[in-house]
Amino acid sequence: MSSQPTAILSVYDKTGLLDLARGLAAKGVRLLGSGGTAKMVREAGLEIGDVSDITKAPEMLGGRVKTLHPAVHGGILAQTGKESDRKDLEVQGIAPIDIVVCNLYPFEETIARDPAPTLAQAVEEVDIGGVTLLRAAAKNHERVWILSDPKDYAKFLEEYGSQGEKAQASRNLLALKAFSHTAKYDEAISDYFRKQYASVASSSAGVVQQFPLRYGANPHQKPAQAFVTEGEMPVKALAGSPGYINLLDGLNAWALVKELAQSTGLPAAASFKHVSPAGAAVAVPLSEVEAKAYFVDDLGELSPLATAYSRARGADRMSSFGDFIGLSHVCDAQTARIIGREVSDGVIAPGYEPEAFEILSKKKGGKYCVLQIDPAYEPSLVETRQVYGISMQQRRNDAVIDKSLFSNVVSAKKDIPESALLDLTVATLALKYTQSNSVCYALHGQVIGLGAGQQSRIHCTRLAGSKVDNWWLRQHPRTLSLPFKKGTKRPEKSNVIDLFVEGTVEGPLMKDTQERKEWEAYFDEVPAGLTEQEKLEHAKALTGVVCASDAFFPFPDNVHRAARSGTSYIAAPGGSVMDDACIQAADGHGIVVARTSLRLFHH
Ligand code: 93A
Repeated sequence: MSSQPTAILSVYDKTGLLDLARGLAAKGVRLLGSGGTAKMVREAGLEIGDVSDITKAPEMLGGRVKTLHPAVHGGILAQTGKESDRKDLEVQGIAPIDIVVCNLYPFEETIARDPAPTLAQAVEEVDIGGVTLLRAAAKNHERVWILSDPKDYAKFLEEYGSQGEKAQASRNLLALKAFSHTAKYDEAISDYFRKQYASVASSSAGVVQQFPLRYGANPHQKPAQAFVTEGEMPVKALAGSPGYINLLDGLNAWALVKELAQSTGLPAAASFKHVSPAGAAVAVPLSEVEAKAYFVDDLGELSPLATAYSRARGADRMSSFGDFIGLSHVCDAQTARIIGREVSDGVIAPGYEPEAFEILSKKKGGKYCVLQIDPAYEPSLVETRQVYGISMQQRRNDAVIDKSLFSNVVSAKKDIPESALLDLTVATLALKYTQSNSVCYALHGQVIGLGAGQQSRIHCTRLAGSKVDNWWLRQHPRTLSLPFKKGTKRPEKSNVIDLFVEGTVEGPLMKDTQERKEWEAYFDEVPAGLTEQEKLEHAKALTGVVCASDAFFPFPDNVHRAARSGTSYIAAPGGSVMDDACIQAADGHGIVVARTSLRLFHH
């Protein structure tokens, strides 16, 4: 058997090939090439054999079989330090191969062509022998050099011939590169065939793993898609077609309502905007005042799911305008009717009663996005995302949040009633699916104020607190009896009420302004604004509110602010140097504090 080192060269991209071949020849390496590769090297006046010299078989099937042969793969894969491998090679008359130079058919470039290639043309670009060369050589990198990138040729020529750790370290990295090269290649191939065979539009066998998204975060970010690589896509668009943010909202909303229902045993609903809940709630029956403030007092008794959505939508009607809705249970007709008369972008639920689907599928001229999710679907424990070309992985946030999370009470006052435990669960679970930093207030099984995406904790606490105050003033008797002109639309009412409770159009500076006049035009008789005294009196009546935070309170100012919006219970992880000061502040207000020891940042 020849002891001359041997290299197999089989490259589609022939950049740097001749310099490499020259360098190898100068180092006494025997060169063998597949058809086109050997031809180019030979035409440059260098000596190179054909792969068929060792396989004793010609390239066949129009090039589909060039290097697939035991003489090639036996030579690459043999562990020459092993007696049995050496024997096998000897019996078969196979020489070890020391260097493999290979890059693959341009599958990605081919499918990106305009006009698109036919399926048969794409299939021809699926490289088999090259991938096998790459994998075999990479597998045996303890001995074999695998060059899959022309950029590595020069460095390789400098190093080749030296022994020991440095050379092994180089072979290790080259093997890693080859494995990554085939992985990326297979990803492109599977992506292509997923679109051909398992897309919503193309699936003939009924297996769907992919659907196109209207666009990405913005209309110019095209194309966009959603896909799974295993099993079936657990989400189906029954009507409309989701965009990227719709799906972000929908999946987060679903995760939240599923966990809310699991932890509380009650049907749950969430109203998402920009990947944070504007509201979320479980089915705690509505008071008459709440039903009026949430614009559902005309409907009589509500189903549990309709109750949950009315609460979720009622928390912050301004923010919920154009929401994406999550429902924990099959959507009934009444819930669909409530959704039907609100401005909303879409809904995700485990199913829809026929009448409910009928209502929803007609919304927005048939464009309303109705998603169905398999309630048994469990996402994998590891989640990966890419930002600016860099992949990041983490364990999914699978922390279970239920009332047991609030058992470590660290304040002087200790008692947390069941109703507050329910509210703490709702608030804390909402935070789990809210862009951080976040602080959430809850009452009666619903979010009543949520501050999301603020860089400072106190700004979250204030923002959420101001939403609580707004929510509470919307239940003031004078707000509930505002004399709207007949025919005022629901979103208009929400806006007008917001200006009323915030006092935005009051005061001498607003007199005779266009904004004030536009506001006044909504009424038969223009109402007097709420006085500071009226607001103060009303605020005093709000108690029993819970306030949860996705991370510790760094200063007691948060506690003082929460107290001003009726907070009686706080749940937050500890860890601040000011923990004791925060507890003291809470004790001063008679607030119960549960330390959760669970940080819940979400991005
Ligand atoms: O069609 S293949 O999958 N069958 C093979 O046996 C095979 N061996 C190498 N394609 C095969 N290759 C590929 O041929 C290499 O990956 C490389 O991209 C290309 C080089 O062909 P040529 O040397 O004829 O230009």
